[in-house]
Amino acid sequence: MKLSKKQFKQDFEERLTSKFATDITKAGSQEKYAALASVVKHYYTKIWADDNEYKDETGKKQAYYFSIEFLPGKMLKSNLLNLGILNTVREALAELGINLDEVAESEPDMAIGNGGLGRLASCFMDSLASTGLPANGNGIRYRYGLFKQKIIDGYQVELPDSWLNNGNPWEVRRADKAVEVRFGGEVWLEDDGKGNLLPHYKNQERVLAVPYDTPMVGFENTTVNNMCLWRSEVPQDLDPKFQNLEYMRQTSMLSAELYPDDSNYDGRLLRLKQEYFFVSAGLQRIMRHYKSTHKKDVRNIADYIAVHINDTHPALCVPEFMRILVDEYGVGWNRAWDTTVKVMSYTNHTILSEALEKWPEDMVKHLLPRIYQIIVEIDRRRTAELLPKIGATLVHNTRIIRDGQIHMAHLSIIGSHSTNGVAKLHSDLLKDVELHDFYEIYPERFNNKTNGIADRRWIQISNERLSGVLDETIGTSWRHDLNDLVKLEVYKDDESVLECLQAAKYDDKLRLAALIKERNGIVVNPDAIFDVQVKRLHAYKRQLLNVLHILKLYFDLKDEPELDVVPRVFIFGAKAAPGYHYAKSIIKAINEIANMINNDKTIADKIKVVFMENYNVSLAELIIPAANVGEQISLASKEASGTSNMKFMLNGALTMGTLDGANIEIFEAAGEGNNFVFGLTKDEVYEYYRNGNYNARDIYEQNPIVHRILDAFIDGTIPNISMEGPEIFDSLTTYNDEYFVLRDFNDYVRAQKELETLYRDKKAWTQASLMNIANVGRFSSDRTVKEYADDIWHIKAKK
Ligand code: GPW
Repeated sequence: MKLSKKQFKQDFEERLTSKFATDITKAGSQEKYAALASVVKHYYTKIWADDNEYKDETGKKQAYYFSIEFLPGKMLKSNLLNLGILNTVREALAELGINLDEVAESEPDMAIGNGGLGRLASCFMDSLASTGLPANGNGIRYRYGLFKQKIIDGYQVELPDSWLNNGNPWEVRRADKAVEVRFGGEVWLEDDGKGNLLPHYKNQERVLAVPYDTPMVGFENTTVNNMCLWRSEVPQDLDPKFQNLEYMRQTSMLSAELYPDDSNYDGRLLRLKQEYFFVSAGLQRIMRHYKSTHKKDVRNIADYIAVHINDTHPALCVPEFMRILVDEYGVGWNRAWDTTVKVMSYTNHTILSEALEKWPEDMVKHLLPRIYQIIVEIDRRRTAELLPKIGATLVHNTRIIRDGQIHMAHLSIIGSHSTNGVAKLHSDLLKDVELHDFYEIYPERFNNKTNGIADRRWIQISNERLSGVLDETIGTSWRHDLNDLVKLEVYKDDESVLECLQAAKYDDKLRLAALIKERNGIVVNPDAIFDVQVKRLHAYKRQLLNVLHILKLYFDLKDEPELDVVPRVFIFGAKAAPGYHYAKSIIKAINEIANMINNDKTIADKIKVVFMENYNVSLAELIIPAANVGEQISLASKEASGTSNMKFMLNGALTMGTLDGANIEIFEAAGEGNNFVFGLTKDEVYEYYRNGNYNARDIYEQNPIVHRILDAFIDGTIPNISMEGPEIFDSLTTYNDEYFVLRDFNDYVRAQKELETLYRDKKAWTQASLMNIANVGRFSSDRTVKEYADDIWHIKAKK
């Protein structure tokens, strides 16, 4: 949009007065933020309204991305950038004596997601709007987002994240578009006299679902999509005998809290209720909109909408859509089923068995009696149809209902026309191993969509310093098409460009060093290697392997104080699920090791270990630009894709990584020698599984370095871990090291030495960094969502 500084100043000052009866000299930072957000919102409402009208008038097919998590972070700068007014506003505010970055700090992170899965959904929201694709989000407006992490005495303590306390300027409550979602009670079928069996209900619990719309503004275009988040409330016309506090409490619980589990299945009733709540509300709204705008036969709805099931949490889309078509619109079962399969598509984000959702049949039956009947019927018809064609074993292995449980992944695959993994390796594993039986039956449904990241947030907003260097070197076209970064390659031997890249990285490191000083009270050397591992704490991600390597370096220096090492700062950021005991023990261990090393005068600044509390999107935006190294060291086959790996690459960090998830594609894109690869391959891992011949205790007994490091956990070397130390020690020895940490240790140390050697050669290091940046284009989520649009959803971008 076009905006002059003069116009903006006028709008901003007027808004401060009209909203808060104050002015620039007296306004507090919250007031400045709220006024600024309100002005920005005003700027895009017209574009939003116009685009809605355009969508309704053209009636083009739209996609709906159903996700139980979104992780947008802060929205102010993203909206400013996408409207094309970031610089204007920054300068105008500066002229008023206001620092935009300080004002932006007042916005709370919107953290209604846990980690990669939720952040991917938000990257997609940005990319869908920015590529002009008509596609919307559907989720839950949790009153409390992901807990805030405090570190006290080295332990994680969880505090509530009441992010809505100061209001949310971006959302619009649409009370008129509320729908009702019903749970429990009894259901029976009665003939309507025309041969149709219709369901009748008794004693259902009624919940009002109220949508809150948050516009998703496209980058310098005219597309504004919608992220619809549902809040649960008590229906207003509720029979007074039910209008009691207990009912209110129960109802509001539904959208009260985000489950803090990442890659873990939590089988609680409230979670199942949440899943049905946002699925049913979302589909009802879509149907109403379809009817009111198209007035077309509902039998053709597959030509107008696509519904995406983001992991299995929204899998109830399948039976709920069937219920709406069959019960509410009188569509025959077969036609309804065809339509459902055409409309639905599903992404799998993990092969970890502890994350695969399976709900007890009884629970579903009691909570959702009609949905249960429909699932039983889907399963029954499919079994009858396939048994003669493919035989009992294959049918049995792929049943939706088996052993008293409803398998949500099975329901998702069977009820949709597309199942995709999130990186090549992961998609191959789905086909060849984990979902092989399904692949045999439905080979055409399986495909890969390698994840991507919203590069606008992950460089243009978070790394203005590097963005400036890129602009000066290759022009600004990369801001619109990340593939254009490849133009950087010709500067690989240009000393002055390499120096500019180094200077930018150095400034980003200074910025982070200041933050570490402020938050952790630790002084770090900006010339040191900034070696970063930021992600949820999970055994399979192997933060522990990183820790063992740190201990190795520490003992090396204790043994030989004069050892010539490149100084390193090891930076961690990680939240553990509150119920994940082992993960919390690792956090405690990292913090105690950090204290031990940081306070050891003989180590000086050769090694520093920093655990930054409350890792979230905003902190990632400060940490990742400053990284020299990104640690992506999951056991091969376990990290479906990873997405921080792409953010590090974009910011010129080199990856220290295993052949897992999207790392493989990153190594290939950046080219040989520009990253550090180590560890077992996925085939070697599966070979161990087949043979059952991994013996971690042997490594402990036979490798003196490993022996000494592990003993440090139980012999008092690392202080204050008398509970956690033995737990970690036992996990690696007695319990045979589930994620092959010890098996990969030697090769990890080897790769770390290579890394150190390359870092000593500043030019060679920067060249490798440049090659990573130059080849990151394919990891833009603009590319990813275009593939979803073309191959799965069949939706078209606004030209
Ligand atoms: F278990 N992922 C996540 F598959 O962040 F559902 N949370 C989750 O609950 C799951 C997956 C689930 C992550 C994957 O671990 C990561 O490898 C991937 O990059 C990301 O989803 C986005 O696809």
